[in-house]
Amino acid sequence: MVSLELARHLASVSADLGRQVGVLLTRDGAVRNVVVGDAHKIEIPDVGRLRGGVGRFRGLRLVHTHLRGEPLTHDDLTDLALLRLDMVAKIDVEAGDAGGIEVAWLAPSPDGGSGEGAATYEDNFQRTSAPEVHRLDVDFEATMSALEEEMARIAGTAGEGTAGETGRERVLVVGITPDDEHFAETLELVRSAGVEVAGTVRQKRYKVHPKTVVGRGKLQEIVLEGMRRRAEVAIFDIDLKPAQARAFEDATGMKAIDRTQLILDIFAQRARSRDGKVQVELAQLKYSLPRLTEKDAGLSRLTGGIGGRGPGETVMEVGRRRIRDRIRALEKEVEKLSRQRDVRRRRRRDADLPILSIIGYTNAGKSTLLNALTESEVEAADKLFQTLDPTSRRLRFPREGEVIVTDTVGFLSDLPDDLVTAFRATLEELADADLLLHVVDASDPRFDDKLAAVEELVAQLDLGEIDRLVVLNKADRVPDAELAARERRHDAVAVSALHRQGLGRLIEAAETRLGRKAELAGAPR
Ligand SMILES: Nc1nc2c(ncn2[C@@H]2O[C@H](COP(=O)(O)OP(=O)(O)OP(=O)(O)O)[C@@H](O)[C@H]2O)c(=O)[nH]1
Ligand SMILES: [Mg+2]
Repeated sequence: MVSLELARHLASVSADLGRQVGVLLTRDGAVRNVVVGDAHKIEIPDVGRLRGGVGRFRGLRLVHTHLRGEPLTHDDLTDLALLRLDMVAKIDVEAGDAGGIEVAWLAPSPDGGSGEGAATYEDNFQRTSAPEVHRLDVDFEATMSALEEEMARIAGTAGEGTAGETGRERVLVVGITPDDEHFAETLELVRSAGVEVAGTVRQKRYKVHPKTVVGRGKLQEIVLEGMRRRAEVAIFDIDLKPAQARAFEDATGMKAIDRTQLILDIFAQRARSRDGKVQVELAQLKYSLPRLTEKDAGLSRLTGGIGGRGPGETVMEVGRRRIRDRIRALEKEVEKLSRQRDVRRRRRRDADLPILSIIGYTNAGKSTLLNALTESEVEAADKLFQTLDPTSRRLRFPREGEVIVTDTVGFLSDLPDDLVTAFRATLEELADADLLLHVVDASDPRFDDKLAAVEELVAQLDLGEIDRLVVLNKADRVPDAELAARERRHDAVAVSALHRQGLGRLIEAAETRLGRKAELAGAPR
């Protein structure tokens, strides 16, 4: 850990100065830094961000003096954790010479591997001490290699495997809001983004630290969890200010991804049409621009991995100015595409076919319903935001004749404004609908919330005037009595899109609504 000679030297200098004195030693025992504190504490200089080495130790240990024989402090242990130091040791200064020694290092699995985290703060660490430096019974090298092996083993058994095995990024999901449902949905989003949840950290109270998102204690917990579970990325269930994300990254060495970035990442993976790709890339660039630091030359932060995946063939390895140019070019393209879309919309209106637009919360079964109604094969999956691009299909109604049915991007509670703006163009088409089929997953425990969230967005998008028919989907999973009650309450039709049940009744109800609309307009179709 430390030679007796060095320990005695530190103690004597420390006694002369009346201050704590410390050294940062590399693995091979070389002095990397010398630090002088005051009588009670020592502040470690900026030892640089640990990039790409997350889950590993820094390869530096701190050996410093304590003037009053006090044990390792909370601050000492926090430094150990946040800076990922190999170990931290204090040497007592007794009559100008080295006295007792105490050493602490990280406990590989404070909970005995149950994955529940440390029961108490102290459980995160192992400590040992000796009345004299040369009597300390710690084999530094052996302890470190055992520790590193144990950490790798835990990381290997946590989740579905290591990144090396699955090739997927491992992330820590950080819940800032105490809302369980919100957190569960965040986990669903993370799953839909195709990354692996290596662990989770939650706060009990909703409190956002103005500077680093979470306070120092939580920061430490996140770093420890990240190390144990080999996660290099923290995904938050809220949006972060650019400066907060940066401060968090500087303090932890982990990459911070917020809720909007997470959703954009999913969108980037799903976009198929030119329209969708352009809108997503534009939103991503606009969102990341204020989040880039001067240090991010080459934009390493933007390239690769979650939050850094673009929808198109675009090169993200470009400078800030190039990003601005790219934003302008994309904005022009959005305009051009929107004109083309207008032409298409006009043509569709001229064809004078009634338009039924399927809307609803993400994963409600909108695409499955479109497929069931029109015998098509739009991709449907148990993932959030599977569909991004609107798709239209024709369908023959018994009385009304041909109608157009369109499927759209799903809605989400608290959809960030930036995303609503990004998709305003696509969603504008909804204004042409003669009837909105609002699909709700009837088996969802959050049924009422989701119904309300969609209604709220409908109002926000100025679609409130359009007639809506609520479709209670996934009826196969709900008891009949409950369905009947809900059908009455919401003037709705229950169906099972997957099992193609209730579709006749749905078509009938939709036709009636359309007929009513035509009557009101005074012109029978
Ligand atoms: N049990 C049951 N599952 C259904 C039903 N309809 C759809 N699903 C399932 O629900 C999941 C989501 O279906 P999608 O059609 O992709 O949902 P969506 O609303 O288009 O979702 P996004 O495009 O992601 O917003 C899929 O796994 C479907 O198989 C149904 O009637 N019953
Ligand atoms: Mg869909």
